[in-house]
Amino acid sequence: AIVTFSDDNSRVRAELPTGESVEVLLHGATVISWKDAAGDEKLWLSEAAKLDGSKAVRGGIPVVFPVFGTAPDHEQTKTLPQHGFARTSRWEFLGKSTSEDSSSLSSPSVKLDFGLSSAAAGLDPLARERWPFAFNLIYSVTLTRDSLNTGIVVTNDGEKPFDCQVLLHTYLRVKDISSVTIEGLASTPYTDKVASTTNQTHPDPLTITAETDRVYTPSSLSAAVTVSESGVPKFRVTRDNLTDVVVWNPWTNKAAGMADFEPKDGFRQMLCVEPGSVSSWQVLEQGDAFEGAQTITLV
Ligand code: TA6
Repeated sequence: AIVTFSDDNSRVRAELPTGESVEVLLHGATVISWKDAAGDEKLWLSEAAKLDGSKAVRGGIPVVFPVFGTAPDHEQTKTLPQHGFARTSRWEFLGKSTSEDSSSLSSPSVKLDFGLSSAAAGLDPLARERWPFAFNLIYSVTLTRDSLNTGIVVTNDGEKPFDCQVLLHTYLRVKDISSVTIEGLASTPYTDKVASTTNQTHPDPLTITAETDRVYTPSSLSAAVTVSESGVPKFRVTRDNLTDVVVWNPWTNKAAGMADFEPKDGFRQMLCVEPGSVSSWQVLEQGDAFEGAQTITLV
């Protein structure tokens, strides 16, 4: 794999010998591009996304930590901005590892590691001020010919226990949302943040015909979510130690209300499927670690 850095060192790009590539912005360790060997982009990135570090990236895969959304009743995180500070901090590139020896030439892979800690210079100043815990994050992005895996390891390096939530806020690119069907969430209880209801269920497939903002908690960690277009499976999303899946599409009005969401009808080309641990709090004692990952496979 070839790993290159942008001139301003704001991003890292890795390309497999077979042509697949991934690009990661050090701001937020945000994956901003994932292309297959033909150069087809698999993630959606707003044309108005800020890539200069001035705000969270609108698109790609923002990393949500230590809180999903806002938690006004949660003592430790109630003053944090929506979705926490990991996505608005500057992470360090820790290195790459590739597997291209003869045995794996047919299945090359490259792993890029990124780090963020409470002591890091790039930590969002809000975090130090409002979330005074000693922590370390390692975020790994692994590209193979037909998949992208992103995973996070959170460790508590201090004496004080802390609660945290983690979510991988993935914007999948689709041709047209009206021909998308989603399987794998049937009969899974979900919280509907648009209808303000809980414990709803529905049969497969799920279609997206209006603003959709739901937190599903599948009974099995191994339940895959499959996104199809015109009945043809495109993405299969699997989780590792992440209990929840958020499905989000802002639709017309919410897209119109986001200054960094362009084009305004871009909601027709995106679907957020966001594996996370958000329906409860992970409590990390001193020295504890929490690990969670997603694998998106091109079907
Ligand atoms: O993941 C769904 C969600 O929580 C929505 O409620 C919406 O707020 C979305 O995240 C985007 O949030 P952001 O802070 O990136 O604008």
